[in-house]
Amino acid sequence: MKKILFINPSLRLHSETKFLPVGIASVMSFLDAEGLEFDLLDIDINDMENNAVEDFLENRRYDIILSGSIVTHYKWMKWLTTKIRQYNPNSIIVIGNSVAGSVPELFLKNSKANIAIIGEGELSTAEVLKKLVKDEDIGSIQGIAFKNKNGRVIINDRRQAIKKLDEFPMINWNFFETEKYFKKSYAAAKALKGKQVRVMPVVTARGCAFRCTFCHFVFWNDPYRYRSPLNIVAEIRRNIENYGCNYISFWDDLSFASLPQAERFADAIIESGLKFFWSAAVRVDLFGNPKHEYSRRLAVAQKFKEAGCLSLGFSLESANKEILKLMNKRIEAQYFLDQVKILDQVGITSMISVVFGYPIETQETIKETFDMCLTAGVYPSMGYLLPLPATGMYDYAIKNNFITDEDKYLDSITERQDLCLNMTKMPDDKVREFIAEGAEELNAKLKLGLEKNNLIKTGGYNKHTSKKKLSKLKREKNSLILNYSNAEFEAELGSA
Ligand code: B12
Ligand code: SF4
Repeated sequence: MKKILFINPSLRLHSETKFLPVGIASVMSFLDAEGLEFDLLDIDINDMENNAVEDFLENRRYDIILSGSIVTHYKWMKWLTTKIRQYNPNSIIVIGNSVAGSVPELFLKNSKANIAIIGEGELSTAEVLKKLVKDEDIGSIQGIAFKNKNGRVIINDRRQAIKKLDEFPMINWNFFETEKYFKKSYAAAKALKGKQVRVMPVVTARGCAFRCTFCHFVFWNDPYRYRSPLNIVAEIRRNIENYGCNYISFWDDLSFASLPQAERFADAIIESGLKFFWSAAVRVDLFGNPKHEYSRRLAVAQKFKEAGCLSLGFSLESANKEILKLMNKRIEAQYFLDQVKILDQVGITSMISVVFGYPIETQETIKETFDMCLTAGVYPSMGYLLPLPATGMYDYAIKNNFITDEDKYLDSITERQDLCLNMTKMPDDKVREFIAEGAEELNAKLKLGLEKNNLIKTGGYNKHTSKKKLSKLKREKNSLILNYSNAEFEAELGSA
């Protein structure tokens, strides 16, 4: 029998917080339901350093090894495949998620992986494994790329995404050490009145109905799909009953695309009688778009609160109209102000994010964005534009020679809290300076008391703000955003 291993990589967050990983867990649950057996090496929850991973690989033998991560972990994933190949020379290496799927040819050429899973992972991975365990040819499987015997990369046709998400099996978290994850669950402690926070992620939707030019996710080529409220409620009930979960992070790109969808969801939770807190990802047009009467939007927001919603994450991105147009964001800045107002009225925290660094960004446009945050009374999570493969801005960066060597560029990127590539007309130090000035002013005017050198590391305030000042922070209560800015991506690369 072939031995199969899944590797859950570390997110390498600066913060101590850990998140149960939905993507890999969803694939594993699907394979389990299909009768396949496998082991799991969970690097993340066990805080394994690279040498511990190497020790593990040196001392075990597997025929098929699978892993996956987002594309910002490109360099580390290349390291992993090199080490797997070194210690398990005959194993077949299968890599999923955007690190492989958004750059299949580049990744397969520059790593030791054999197969890349492109897009939605469950069905393609199951088909691949069913063939591999019988030593059969994988050549005709949709949704994958692979190196053939001559080392040439073959990219197969895309696979149509599953139409009804309700048809996927419920995620089986028993493969993971959930108690260890709960011990490192984050934030919202006050809101939970001193009880241990036991956070679990639930996916309600896949993809997004929009196409912003800085964004890419694995469901990019698939339609926006969402689960039925009853199907979601059943998973939450199971999480509460089996795992004592009391907080749900709805880990979606876009949890609700319309007010009626959002209302049906809140109604279902209220009717279920389940008691838990939650947060989700929305756009500013959910409660901010005047196509529905203000009173109706407020009423749905009230239902959210009643259903346990503590915070909603959404983006202003920029207050500048021209930049919003370049982003293809399709929002009005006024929507943002209205949404924050409505959420404030019902007592839901607005978790805002902005992105600086579009090519036409200037000192004035940076100020415009900070001014709007001040008008709304929010302190945002700030990030720099980080062009990622398969986005409009990545194409722009290539066309304009900001990226000349994709492999080298992807090795160098970290996260959007670091200025990895400056495409504005301002020098790097000026971009940083103008943002720092804006952040400092906002901090002072909102009387947040954030320490000067931590202004851009939003959220996780308790991580980088002295205890004394913590009590003064406006958003500390429900703050769920992390400090990722110091994530490390050091990896020794073998020859690829
Ligand atoms: C939850 C989340 C986080 C959590 C991570 C929690 C966790 N344990 O994974 C936190 C808050 C830490 C986070 C941080 C960041 N995130 Co994030 N995050 C998400 C979010 C909202 C949900 C991820 C998820 O669970 N999706 C649901 C599952 C079902 O989808 P999936 O993970 O893609 O998995 C499918 C396939 O990829 C594949 N697959 C996945 N894993 C595997 C493994 C194997 C072996 C196989 C075969 C297949 C496979 O099959 C799965 C099922 O179909 C996504 C948006 C989204 N909807 O994906 C953004 C997203 C993944 N994040 C993104 C980014 C950019 C970041 C940051 C870099 C932001 C920053 N600060 O700069 C950081 C990186 C942090 C780090 N060091 O890794 C981008 C990635 C862009 C890209 N092109 O890769 C996304 C897509 C958001 C976006 N639209 O821009 N994130
Ligand atoms: S940034 Fe948000 S709204 Fe835009 S495409 Fe990505 S998920 Fe959708």
